[in-house]
Amino acid sequence: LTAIVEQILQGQRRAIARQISQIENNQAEARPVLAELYPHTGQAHLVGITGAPGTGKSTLVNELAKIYRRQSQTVAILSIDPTSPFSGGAILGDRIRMKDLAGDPGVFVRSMATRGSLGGLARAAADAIKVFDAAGFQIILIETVGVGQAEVEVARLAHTVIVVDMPGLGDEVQAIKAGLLEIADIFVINKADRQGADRLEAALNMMLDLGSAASTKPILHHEVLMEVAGPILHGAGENTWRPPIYQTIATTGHGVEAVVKGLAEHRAYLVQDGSLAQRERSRMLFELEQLLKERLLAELMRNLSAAYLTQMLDKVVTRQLDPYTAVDLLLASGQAEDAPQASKGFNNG
Ligand SMILES: Nc1nc2c(ncn2[C@@H]2O[C@H](COP(=O)(O)OP(=O)(O)OP(=O)(O)O)[C@@H](O)[C@H]2O)c(=O)[nH]1
Ligand SMILES: [Mg+2]
Repeated sequence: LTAIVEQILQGQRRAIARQISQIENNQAEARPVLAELYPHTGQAHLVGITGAPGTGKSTLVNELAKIYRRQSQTVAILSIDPTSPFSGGAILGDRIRMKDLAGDPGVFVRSMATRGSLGGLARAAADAIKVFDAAGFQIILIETVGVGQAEVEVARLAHTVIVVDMPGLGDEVQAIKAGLLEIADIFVINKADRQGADRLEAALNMMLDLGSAASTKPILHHEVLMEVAGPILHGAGENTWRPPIYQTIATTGHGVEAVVKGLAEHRAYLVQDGSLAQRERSRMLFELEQLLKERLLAELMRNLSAAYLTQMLDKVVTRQLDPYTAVDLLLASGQAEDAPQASKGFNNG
């Protein structure tokens, strides 16, 4: 084993931090290390926490971690912020809140922000999770703000998804976006010290009753490989889980013990029902698909001349060529050894 792999498997914090920085910077050295770590992953409970900005996700994560530590479970916390360009270590506010946990070797806190595409962030997060998992952290809490596509990405990374809502976001039925309703395994109504928590709970219950007939988590199965492998993925599980709703006051820790119990119950349900294995297959299939896409595109680009690509783009823009035909031509040009371009390849063109 490589020295750094050994250090990570022993849970050495500096090695973990260095590996995650390499992943973030998309450095080539990260890959062989990840390959050696991979057989040691698959033990942790991966918990996604999402919801609208300011609902109290970070405060809740902090309280969850404190309870797990009291139960002697080790916890890694990954905050993913798709709206912020800042990265590398914790965002200041989170750092202050997490100070209760500072100095505890059983806790590791890390933030990641967008540096490029959301897809790139999701892949970096998936790889960081593998590092924590291999390092032996038993619970991995992944916080992301529920904006746009980000909550779907976190649902793909996690075994259990907590959606955090709060009273006072306006009309109850509007307060929760449809996308968040579909990915929730557990609902938390935080800021229950405010007016309207019971009304929000009633509205959520009503929406769950309406939606229960079609609770197949369709968003997780949209990709191309998913279609091919669909029958395998849908084999197990009747999906009889009804997301429980908990009210919490994260600032005092009130109600958070119940959420920890709910998380253990969901994990047990997934194991006994066979859906944990199903989710693992689904997660890995998605990851394979993302890597295939990246690799195929990179290989194509290596064989394609920049001049030819520009020429095709110009023709599409001026309506001389439709995008489908342009892609046919680009693919043919990228694959054929004797393609009509004089100088090939972005690197030497
Ligand atoms: N009254 C009340 N305030 C709370 C509660 N939980 C969190 N807050 C406050 O709400 C604010 C936002 O909390 P955060 O934990 O940062 O929320 P967040 O969802 O992580 O926010 P983003 O990551 O920015 O989306 C902070 O000022 C918290 O102190 C609660 O249960 N009751
Ligand atoms: Mg937060």
